[in-house]
Amino acid sequence: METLRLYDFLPSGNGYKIRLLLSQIGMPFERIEVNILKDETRTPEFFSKNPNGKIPVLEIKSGKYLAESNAILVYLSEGTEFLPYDRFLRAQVMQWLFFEQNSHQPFIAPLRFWISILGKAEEYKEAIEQRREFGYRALKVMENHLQSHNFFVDERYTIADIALFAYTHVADEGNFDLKQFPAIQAWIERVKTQPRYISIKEEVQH
Ligand SMILES: N[C@@H](CCC(=O)N[C@@H](CS)C(=O)NCC(=O)O)C(=O)O
Repeated sequence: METLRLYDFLPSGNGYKIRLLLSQIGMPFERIEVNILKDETRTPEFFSKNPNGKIPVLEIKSGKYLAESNAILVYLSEGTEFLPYDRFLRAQVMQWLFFEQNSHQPFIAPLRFWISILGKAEEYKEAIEQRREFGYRALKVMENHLQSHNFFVDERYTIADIALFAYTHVADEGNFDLKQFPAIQAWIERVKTQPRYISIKEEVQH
């Protein structure tokens, strides 16, 4: 079997989703750093891997590529404890994956990027304030769910938790106040105690 190759950018929450799952499944992989700040996702070579020009991209075997972090999570978790087999439970996992991409990530991740990674809070002030309200709405949806559940689906840790954890646990880097959300904070601690957990800053996973 060929080694999985992950095209990634270390600070990326979307890349981290894949690193975390691979670590927890115990699957070896080669990580290729693609510096998005130097437009390395905008080269003809990278576009041939993902026409959308974004990391993460998983190379499954030579020339076979998969993009979109949540699609990669589904692919890798098939047949593992991280993706339920039951049809309805799987659909509930998808529900949270789509929620993350549609209502959560676009309003939380860019603020962290502009404020903490680029250090350009002032330049992006207007865009930041436009998105913040929607980011808080997504956090409230999560808080409401977690007030009566330990995890997002089936009371166990799945890729729904991994997808939502990636940008939620570092939302403070986008100046979101997580102290308002005690159920989210308790869930963050539960995720951190899962076997083979790695932090977003850890490069080596084996
Ligand atoms: N929906 C995509 C979003 C991926 C994404 O936004 N990737 C960013 C880094 S987190 C990127 O590669 N940006 C570089 C660019 O757009 O050139 C996913 O979930 O994988």
